[in-house]
Amino acid sequence: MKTALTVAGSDPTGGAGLQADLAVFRSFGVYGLSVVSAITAQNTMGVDTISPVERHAFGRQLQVLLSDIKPDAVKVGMLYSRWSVDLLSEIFSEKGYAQIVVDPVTISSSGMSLIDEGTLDLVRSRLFPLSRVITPNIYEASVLTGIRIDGEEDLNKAARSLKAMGPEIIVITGGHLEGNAVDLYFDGSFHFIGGEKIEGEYHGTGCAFASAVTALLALDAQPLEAVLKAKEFVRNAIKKAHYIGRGMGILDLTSGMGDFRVRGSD
Ligand code: PXL
Repeated sequence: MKTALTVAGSDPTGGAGLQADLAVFRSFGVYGLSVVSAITAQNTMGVDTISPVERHAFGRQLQVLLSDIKPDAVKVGMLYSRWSVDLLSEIFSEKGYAQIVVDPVTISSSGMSLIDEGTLDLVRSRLFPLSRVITPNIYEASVLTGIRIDGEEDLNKAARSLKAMGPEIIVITGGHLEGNAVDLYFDGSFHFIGGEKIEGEYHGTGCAFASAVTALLALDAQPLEAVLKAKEFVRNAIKKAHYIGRGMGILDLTSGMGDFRVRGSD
């Protein structure tokens, strides 16, 4: 059985973060491993509090788990503290993992900052060079590059700038061109991935997308195939969203198998 690790924050709603990542891995038939970086207190209306996991606890979770199991792919989501980035990059370099997906999380869908000051700079300088795929949204791409993104030209420029930071593949999500939702995939050449824009506010779309890409890479999908299938998975999950609380919709993360099976992965 293929395995994938998520290093992420805990979200008690299960809509984002570690719990959502595990749900996505499972729905693709990939066994989920998880290391918690921070504990958030939140509901469907927003994030209230962030309690970073203590340094020793974070380090031991990683060291003990990875001394035993070698995941087929790794996803990095919310990392609150600067030291957590240093620790992760040291461990990943030492282990030589090739299938690392970094979702450079900055703020929650409700607008709360999910990182300490300076952490994103370290994610850029220490984790991007080790990454196979990074999945910033437009806002994150703009913060990471210092480029204001207003149109297609800016988007291309930001993608080039992000690739120069070391990742093999850049996926900038959440673009809009002529009213359609467009993601940009850049591996040295540009691919625009279009799709209808679905109205409404949903929690955890970025986490679900990046963890679906991770699961598919663990299943030996090629990166472009992984991204296309992950996008379709998230689109379906949004269409079937559930309103279990008073705020944002929670995605239906149960439909990764079936049509999304990667050829030859059985
Ligand atoms: O979607 C970003 C995100 C990541 N990780 C955790 C979160 C959120 C958004 O709320 O709570 C734990």
